[in-house]
Amino acid sequence: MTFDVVTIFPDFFRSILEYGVLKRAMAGGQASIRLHDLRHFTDDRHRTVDDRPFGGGPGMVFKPEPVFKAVTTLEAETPGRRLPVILLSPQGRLFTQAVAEELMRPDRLVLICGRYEGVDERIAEHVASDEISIGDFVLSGGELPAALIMESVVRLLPGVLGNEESAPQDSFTTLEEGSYGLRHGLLDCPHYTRPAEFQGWKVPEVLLSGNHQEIRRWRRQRALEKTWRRRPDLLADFPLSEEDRRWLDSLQRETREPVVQKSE
Ligand code: 9D3
Repeated sequence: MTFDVVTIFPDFFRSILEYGVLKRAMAGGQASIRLHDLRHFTDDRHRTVDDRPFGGGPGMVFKPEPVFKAVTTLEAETPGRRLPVILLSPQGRLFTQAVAEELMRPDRLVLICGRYEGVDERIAEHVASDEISIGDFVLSGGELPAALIMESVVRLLPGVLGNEESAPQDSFTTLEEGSYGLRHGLLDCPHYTRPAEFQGWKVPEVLLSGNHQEIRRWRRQRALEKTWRRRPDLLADFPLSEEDRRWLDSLQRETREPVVQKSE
């Protein structure tokens, strides 16, 4: 899979490509990441990529021409084919694991990293095929989002994490029973390793018991409990068993709501 990243900060990506899953995927030939400096697609002496917003207001906006030229230059490499072009922007649809699984399907992806107040809307409308945000917080540009998306897509590609034969989107279902990846829609249960006691803090007894049925039950209960407390939104789409429901009901009963003191 080839990623073409269009950015005014290509050097930003160099170090992250030298570590972990991105390095492995590039070394193993599963991924190729090409960095394109947006300024190379300008034609004025000052290599201008931005301009003041029509209608006034603070900040600067990416001009459409360099982005358009970058994308058409890349598309000219594969005549007759339009490439999937993702604009990273706070107005995009929310990135999730399901979106990562969608994005691993094409063999090429163009990622446009905006900066400043944003990118001329005609790019979103006529050049990009998709617009993605990584969450409801303010960043200064699309570079970190692009790196994050490549990281999460690349680790799904066959062979990258050793998932050589299985359909990559099945990687979670091949996990040992009792671990719950986000794919299953629950938060993960807690994990422990040696020593069994550290600073007086003990590992839950059941994990040392060797009783695998009890361990499985404990892990599922902890995953359900953490999800219920922290991410109740995830439970709405989760297929709860009868036993799950009984456990959540018991948690609900033992959780005392603090008495709210009404202030004047
Ligand atoms: C302070 C400027 N904001 C006015 C409310 C708008 C704004 C414009 C451009 C906010 C951030 C940015 C730059 N961000 C991105 O390009 C970006 C982003 C993000 O900020 N959050 C989550 N996902 C993404 S993807 C690209």
